[in-house]
Amino acid sequence: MAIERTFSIIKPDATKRNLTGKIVAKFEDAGLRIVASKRIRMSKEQAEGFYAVHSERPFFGELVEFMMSEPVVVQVLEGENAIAKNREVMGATNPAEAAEGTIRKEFALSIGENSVHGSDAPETAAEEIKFFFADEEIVG
Ligand code: DAT
Ligand code: MG
Repeated sequence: MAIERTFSIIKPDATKRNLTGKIVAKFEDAGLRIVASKRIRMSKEQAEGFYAVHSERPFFGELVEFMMSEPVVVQVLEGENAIAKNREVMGATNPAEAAEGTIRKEFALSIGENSVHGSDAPETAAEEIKFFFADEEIVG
């Protein structure tokens, strides 16, 4: 399996509760390396653009407001099979369905306030990394 890069967001519910370090530790313990990281406050344009694929969903407005409500930490994670590995460490979207030991099982508050985002495929990973990072901000 090749070395991949994936995109991650530590979401407002997690930064607000001071869980950034505990979540980063989960990534590192799974063998994912943090090759880019910055704490930002998302603009409305960024939140709407990033989640444009969900713009027709009933929860879209709520999702955009949530992503703007507190700072987030955007990161690029690198490692063997990083996209799937990150999704595994994150757990299911709905924390009630997330496996033991996953980030969402341990930390998520609800299906909306679910602590982390992670890319779901190589194409979305590449797009999402570009959405937030310039090439020179990623140091492998
Ligand atoms: P994931 O974040 O696991 O990739 P997704 O892409 O289906 O999940 O949805 C993106 C985000 O939208 C998700 O992390 C939280 C929010 N969301 C999804 N389904 C929801 C729902 N039924 N109610 C409220 N928010 C929801
Ligand atoms: Mg998704």
